[in-house]
Amino acid sequence: MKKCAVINDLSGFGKCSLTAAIPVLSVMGCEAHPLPTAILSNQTGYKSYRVLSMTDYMQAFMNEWRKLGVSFDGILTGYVCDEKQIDLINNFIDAFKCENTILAVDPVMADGGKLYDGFTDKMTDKIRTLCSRADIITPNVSELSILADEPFCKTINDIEKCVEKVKKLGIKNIIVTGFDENDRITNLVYSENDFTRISSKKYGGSFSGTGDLFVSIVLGAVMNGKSIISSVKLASSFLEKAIKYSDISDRNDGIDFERYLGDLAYEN
Ligand code: PXL
Repeated sequence: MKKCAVINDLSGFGKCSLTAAIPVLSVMGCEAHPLPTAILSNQTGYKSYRVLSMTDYMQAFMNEWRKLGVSFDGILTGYVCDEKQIDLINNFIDAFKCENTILAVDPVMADGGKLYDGFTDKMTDKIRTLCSRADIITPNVSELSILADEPFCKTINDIEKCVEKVKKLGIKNIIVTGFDENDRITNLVYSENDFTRISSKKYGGSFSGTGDLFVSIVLGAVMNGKSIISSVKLASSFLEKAIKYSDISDRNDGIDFERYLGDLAYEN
């Protein structure tokens, strides 16, 4: 079976990060191996939360994995709590990324034009450097603007300009998620030196965990041999359907994706 390391947090509520990535990768026929960056009572968008950071354990976990002699077809990285964790992720990539390993970096740091609680400028600089090692990155519009060191992108033209800047880091596949325009959500894909827009109908606003579901579906599909474009189409249509039929009273709770996971089983 394909093996994917998932470096992300475990949040008790919010249906994001590991609680989104593990079921998606599993149903797509890939083993998900979590290296937790933190354990949270709930994700940080809620008014209150408690965090147990795993910074002091991550290197020891990696050392044990080295002893097991494991290797990975995919590495997926997401939420980090501090600068040191980004250094540790770089160590992980040095130790475990082989020639055929697909590295997907989701530069989780902001949404709605605002950095998430606890993120510093130094962390955003390090996340930019981490992105330069990736095969695929999946910033949302806020994260792309930060990576490009530009004001918040307001138009698809602004986004294309920022992608032109960010691609100079040497990244082959840049998928900008969730550009919100009237009644549609557009994902702008830069791949094989070309831009493609993949859009879906918009239902409601932005919800916790959708970025984590998106990157997990894309990486699962790419590991299963699909092209970047068809992987993004799959992720986009899955999210459109799951959001459409979700019953959401608080955006922080995430979406009812569990009901539709079965659809992804046919995409192995
Ligand atoms: O889905 C992004 C994310 C992941 N992990 C934690 C978060 C957030 C966004 O707020 O707080 C802990």
